[in-house]
Amino acid sequence: MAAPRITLYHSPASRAFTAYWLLEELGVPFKVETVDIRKGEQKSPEYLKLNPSGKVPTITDGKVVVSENPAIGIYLADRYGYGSLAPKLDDPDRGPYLKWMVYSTAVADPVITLHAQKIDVPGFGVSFGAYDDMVRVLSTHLKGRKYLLGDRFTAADVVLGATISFALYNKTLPPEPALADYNTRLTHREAYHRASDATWPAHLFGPAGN
Ligand SMILES: N[C@@H](CCC(=O)N[C@@H](CS)C(=O)NCC(=O)O)C(=O)O
Repeated sequence: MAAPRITLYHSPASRAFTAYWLLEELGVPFKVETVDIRKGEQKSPEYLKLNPSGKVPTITDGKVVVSENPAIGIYLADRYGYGSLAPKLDDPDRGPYLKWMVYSTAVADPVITLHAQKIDVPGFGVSFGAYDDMVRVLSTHLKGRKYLLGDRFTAADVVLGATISFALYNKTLPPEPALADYNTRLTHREAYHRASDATWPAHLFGPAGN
């Protein structure tokens, strides 16, 4: 059997879970290279050639190298789940899909991370805005919706959903019913379980956000 084209560079118990989960949802073969961030392996000269930011995850697909979770999500879903996990270019869902993808690390992740460190920024003059605004935007949007785009599960639910899921688990997002119900739907997915079992060894780090 030919070696998989895709390699995922991941570290246990890290944001690389997101890319792992998406690969599981897509059902494409991939191999995993561990870059242990707790041992500083993300700063090795070899890894910095792939991702100069020295962060996980990174994927390679043949000669293509992609880092940053939303970019990995958009790339993989277009290439391996176009029309299923990724709305097509002429699909009206494509715009909101891209917006939630980008929102995941342009807004949600930095806002949650700063909030966890007890740094609350004002809503005005800061590109990602205030914590309360983000909570309101997400819980208002998800109220009455199964997934970010309605009834349809897409790669945006993996990329932003993973952030929401772990923030609820870490209690850095409040258990608003719309968020908690959404998270329950995500954590019941088989691919979510396969990814958390593989990347979040409970004996080392405690249970993942499920
Ligand atoms: N913006 C990046 C964030 C990735 C990230 O924060 N990765 C963390 C692990 S959760 C990391 O590699 N940390 C190691 C370090 O900062 O040295 C993405 O969306 O992929």
